[in-house]
Amino acid sequence: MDNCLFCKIAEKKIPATIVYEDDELLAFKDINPAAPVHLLVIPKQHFATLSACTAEHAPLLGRMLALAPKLAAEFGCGVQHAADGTPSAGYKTLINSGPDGGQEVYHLHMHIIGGPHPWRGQR
Ligand code: DGP
Repeated sequence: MDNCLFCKIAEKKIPATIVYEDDELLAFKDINPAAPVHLLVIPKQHFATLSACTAEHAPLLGRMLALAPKLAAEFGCGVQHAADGTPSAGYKTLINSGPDGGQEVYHLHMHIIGGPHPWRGQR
């Protein structure tokens, strides 16, 4: 897709700190991190928003989501459970969609945001 920032990152035409890549997905560090860990997971295929996806894209979306716990663990914010089951650490997964959803870059992406941050304890 011409003039799409994240397509250009996927095509390595714009630099980014890439932390994961396979045939369909790319993950890289957010340029403006909101927390100690802030990664973006994108499909290499261009979708402007989540709303451009349909049920046929469920496997791709599932793979995006399944990457979150793997990368969170690698970056030290995976959920840990004590022997009594008490959880610690953790991260948010977030997909902003459209202007009212706070989306700024119109190539589908999932944020993985981890580490201590102000919204801890909030929804
Ligand atoms: P959103 O508001 O959901 O569309 O989030 C877009 C995110 O993309 C935002 O957190 C900042 C990040 N971002 C914007 N431009 C660049 C860039 O050129 N490189 C990287 N790595 N991240 C970017």
